[in-house]
Amino acid sequence: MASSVSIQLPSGTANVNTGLFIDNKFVLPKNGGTFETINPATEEVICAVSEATSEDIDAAVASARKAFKTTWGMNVSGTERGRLLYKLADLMERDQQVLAELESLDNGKPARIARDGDIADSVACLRFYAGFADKVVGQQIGSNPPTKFAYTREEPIGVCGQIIPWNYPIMMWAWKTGPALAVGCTVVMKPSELTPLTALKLCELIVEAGFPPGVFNCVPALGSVGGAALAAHPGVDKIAFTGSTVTGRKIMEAAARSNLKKVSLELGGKSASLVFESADLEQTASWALMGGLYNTGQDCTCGSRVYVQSSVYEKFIDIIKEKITAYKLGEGFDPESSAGPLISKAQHEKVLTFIDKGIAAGATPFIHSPRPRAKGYFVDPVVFTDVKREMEIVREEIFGPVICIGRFDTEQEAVELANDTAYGLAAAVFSKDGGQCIRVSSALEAGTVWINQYGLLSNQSPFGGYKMSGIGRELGSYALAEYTAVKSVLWNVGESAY
Ligand code: TXE
Repeated sequence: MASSVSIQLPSGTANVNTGLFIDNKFVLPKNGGTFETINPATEEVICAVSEATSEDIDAAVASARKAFKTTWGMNVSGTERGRLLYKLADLMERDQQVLAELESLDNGKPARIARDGDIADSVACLRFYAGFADKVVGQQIGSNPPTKFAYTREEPIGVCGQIIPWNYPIMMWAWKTGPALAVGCTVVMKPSELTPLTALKLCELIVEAGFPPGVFNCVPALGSVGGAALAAHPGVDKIAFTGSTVTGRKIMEAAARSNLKKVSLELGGKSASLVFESADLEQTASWALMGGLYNTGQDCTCGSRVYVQSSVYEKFIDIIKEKITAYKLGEGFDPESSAGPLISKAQHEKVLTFIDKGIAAGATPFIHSPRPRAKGYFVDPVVFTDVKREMEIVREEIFGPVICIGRFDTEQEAVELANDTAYGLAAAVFSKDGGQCIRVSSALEAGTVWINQYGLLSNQSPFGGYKMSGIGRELGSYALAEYTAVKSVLWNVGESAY
């Protein structure tokens, strides 16, 4: 029996079981190891959490395999899978306040945004996939009737390892859990070691909703240990990952070296917004700031590059400088905060180093309200102007509140600048010319293109990357294909062998 901790939150005390969740029970890891999770706003330890190593991953995979073969997989109707997912969504909605506060404590983001953004979207995501659970159907294929008949079955692929990051802990949990459970897969989830608390709290809801043991398992672990063991596990049929491109490569290598498991990767980005002279500049500046600073810039679709047509460049910069004053960096439990600290000391150092490099390379920084802080991984937002395409701040994913603004003259130049990156996650076009919106959005090499808005995703629309931003699609009906294997059944109705 694993231990639980009592955590004081604004709405009361939350008890969080800090064990590994395997077979619907919280258990201690085989070697008894733990790691600490830290409040990024105060740099204080919140609690210690059990750390899974490869033996524990083996146990979780075995539990998931057993459930897949007995109580889940093709042994349960889609109607029942949907019913349980709807129940899970209802429970998440019921507990939204405590989950939001826990998320805020562990990740640093404002609790209000966690509740009304991350959790509301996650509840909707689970409901979206609950609705699909009894609608996973194949095709009937006519081949030389009446002697032959063929059809396809979309079968659950099996045991899914799911490795998620720290920037949207609950949302990434929902994006991966929803489609996997809807189609009949079982799950071994590895949350980020930086934000394990809400993933553990959600395990209680898995039990309360009534999922059979082993359908969903959760193994907090260090990436290089438990994450690597999961990616390399021969008993895992599919690995889904969100995180850095560097780690994505390792996961793909581990999959290739082990059992060639199916892989989906949602990786980094360096997304560009193109602002044409016809755009509504006031609106565009608001979207650009939201795109670059939402979640303190710790967003794979962060709008980190903004290219503005020269004729409106100066005016646009003036509006940005004025509007950025509404941005309020603060602690997650402060209802006035629009953004919190960065996640960790490492991330804090990485972002500050990039800012220094940008200044050294000759970009002009505009820093909104620099305030020395005694504690916490806070970084005030920086807007760099006069950036050049070869600068590191323009080429590398910073993952902090840093926006680079450059200029262009022609539409062709704008597209060329936007596509001049190894990444291809997202891009945006701001223009009142409909033809230009269609031309430019078609030419952009990105999995998501926004027109006259930024950053808003929908559970119904697929999401994923071109180029080095990843493989596969999450969300929408497209995500179901990531968790199914298609079987062709060819039936001889009357033809003799020859
Ligand atoms: O990511 P990692 P980190 C980017 C962003 C950020 C950088 C580093 O640029 O600054 O990555 O962040 C697990 N085998 N993004 O180091 O390592 C790890 O435990 C298997 C973009 O935190 O990719 C965690 O659960 N798993 C991004 C998850 O991978 C391993 C979100 C993500 O951590 C592993 C986060 C291994 N060898 C960071 N090593 C996005 N696309 O939104 C680590 N992990």
